[in-house]
Amino acid sequence: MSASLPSIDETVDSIFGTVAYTATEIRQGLIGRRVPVDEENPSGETQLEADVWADQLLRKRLSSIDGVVQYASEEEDDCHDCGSLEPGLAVAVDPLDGSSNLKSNNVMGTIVGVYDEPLPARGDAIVAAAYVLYGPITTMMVATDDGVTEYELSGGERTVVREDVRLPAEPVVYGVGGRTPDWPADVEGYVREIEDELKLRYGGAMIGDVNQVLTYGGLFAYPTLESAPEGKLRLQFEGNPIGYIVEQAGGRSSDGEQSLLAVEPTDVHQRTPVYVGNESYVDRLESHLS
Ligand code: AFP
Repeated sequence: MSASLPSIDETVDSIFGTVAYTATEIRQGLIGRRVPVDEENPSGETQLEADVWADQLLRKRLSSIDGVVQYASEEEDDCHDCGSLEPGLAVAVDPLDGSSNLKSNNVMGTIVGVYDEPLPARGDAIVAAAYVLYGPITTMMVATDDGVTEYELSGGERTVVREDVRLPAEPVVYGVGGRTPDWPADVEGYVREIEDELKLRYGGAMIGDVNQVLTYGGLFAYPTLESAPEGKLRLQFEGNPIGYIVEQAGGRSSDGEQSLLAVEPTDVHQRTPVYVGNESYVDRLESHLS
């Protein structure tokens, strides 16, 4: 009898169940892995032992799931073909987002985008996405076309704490990456406008800052910079999954002109400006940049 391909929902649930119990192990394994290794990731950023170790753990486990046919990571140059059961799903992983926060013991995360097309793919090929937040409590935000659910993770188990997560209607916080002198004038003009309306919350790990926006409402941006017109964040591993999650929670995402999920992919490690949050704030941002 030929092996039958599991359904997309079954594969997605296997992926997120694997990420949930692996996240518990990642959190415990951060101790003793805070030092840099003599390597850089494909984006030219120095890697920590924890980056490499978390990536190896996730690749081994996610690649062995029936229905997963491709694994790509922010920490590795190439995609890994890992499935024999076509068509299957592709996973794009940022194993340890915000790893520079490890030295200062601040929050970090793990991001997973699940695509039903080979990578690099447009964000509208995402069928599900999730992030783990290593905060005072380890939580996991999971988005599918049915909506967004928040879990607490403990002992490898997932417990639902919030269903149908939606951005609050009254935004409260904002965070914008990069340095002020490096912002183009239109970005600075927008920030000067919203800083009179919202409270600054920027912690240096996208997941921590995005989770604040999903909890309190507002805007997170890692904008285009004078020194880096494409910004810093990666489309496949950060922009698309987070854009999908925020849009499923009733918000908007943008690269400054369009939804992040509509950005044409050119390379698995391509960067993009990232703006996500309440629709009104993202709409205003696009007006400022146009
Ligand atoms: P690291 O993983 O190198 O810490 O970068 C984290 C990140 O990719 C994203 O999580 C943050 O939003 C952004 O970079 C912070 O960048 P800055 O250090 O330039 O503020």
